[in-house]
Amino acid sequence: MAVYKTFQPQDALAYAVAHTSLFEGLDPTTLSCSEIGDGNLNLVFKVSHPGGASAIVKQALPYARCVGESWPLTLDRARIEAEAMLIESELCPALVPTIYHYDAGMAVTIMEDLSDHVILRQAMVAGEHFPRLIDDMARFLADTLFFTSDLYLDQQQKKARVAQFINPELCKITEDLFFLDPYCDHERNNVYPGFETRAAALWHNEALKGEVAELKFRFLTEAQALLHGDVHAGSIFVRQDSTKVIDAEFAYYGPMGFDIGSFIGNMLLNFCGQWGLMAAEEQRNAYRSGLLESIDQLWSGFAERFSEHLSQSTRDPSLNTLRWQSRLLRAIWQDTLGYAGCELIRRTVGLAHVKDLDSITDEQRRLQAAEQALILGEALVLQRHELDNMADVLAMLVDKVRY
Ligand code: SR1
Ligand code: MG
Repeated sequence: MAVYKTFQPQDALAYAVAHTSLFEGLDPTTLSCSEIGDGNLNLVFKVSHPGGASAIVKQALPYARCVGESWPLTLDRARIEAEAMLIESELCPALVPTIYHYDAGMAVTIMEDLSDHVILRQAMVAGEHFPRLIDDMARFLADTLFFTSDLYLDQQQKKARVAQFINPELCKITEDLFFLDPYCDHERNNVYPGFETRAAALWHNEALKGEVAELKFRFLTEAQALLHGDVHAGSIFVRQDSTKVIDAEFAYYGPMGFDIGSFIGNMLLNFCGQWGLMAAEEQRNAYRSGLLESIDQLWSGFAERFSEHLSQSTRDPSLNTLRWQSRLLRAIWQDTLGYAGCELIRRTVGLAHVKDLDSITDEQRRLQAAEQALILGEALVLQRHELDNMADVLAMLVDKVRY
């Protein structure tokens, strides 16, 4: 196994040349490489040739990039990411970038360059719409969650997969950032000036903390399916005709609703953020209505496809009962709402913010959008057992948020 060394651009370039056939026959001096990563954890290099050949070289750092060396982090996340993406690409080949090479020792993955796509978060902040996104994400979620679970895999194979994806350090980040920090006066929290009292109200909301404890316990203990583990709008690349899910380093076996809820939470963060992002009221209302329709379509698309898998592909006869399967879908629904709520809350007052709120320039509007995110987050966590369907959720949402 190769010995780890943190790459400089020239190292990433030489590595891509040596480990893929993409640049074969090209003069290496005509290739260029730059570091383009703006995520929280890793280095991301783009290697390209003026003639069009290109690749992304992603390398894990032995610490969290957004914090620095004071937050050490396992390099094993690069192996987990590559192996999870390989499974995802077997299940949904069109929805994941092609992996050309990975090396656990160097903590490096070389993958398809998606420069002809844009990061969903940036596009949604700009109020853009992508016609394929929702159907693609419903498919990605239904297929990856069903076909990596006990509903489909042989029980020996499933247990081997759980072991393969034991991911304690990355899970710890989620356990802390989602379920701990926002509910206490944690030094990692990042609270907008003027929002301190509102954030502090979370620390004393015992009903909310009780429900978050339940969601955390399920995150800790429910090894239902191989999760992507970080399905936020920065982990998705989009084009009008294409969707690609990237960044699976948080993958582990957990509750299915966590992935679905993370995605819905990010759509709702954009819904809240548009309060301060899109100035024209009529345009904003139309865009926000479109987002709510998309959330409805996402859940119904997921539930329809997942139910088809349940009825056609459940392999274990003892799990093949309609009575239990409808209970399972209900539990996934309730988890989905709860984890969506947690995502809204942690992105508003926790360490890792989102541009949907942070880039609002009018301070008053930013605080109002943050307030909307907390109101929705709290309601989703607290009411997830009473909200029977998406119509109930949307009615609650319109009722709670200035709209
Ligand atoms: C220190 S990592 C902060 C956040 O970035 C990742 O993408 C995850 O969402 C994590 O919670
Ligand atoms: Mg990421």
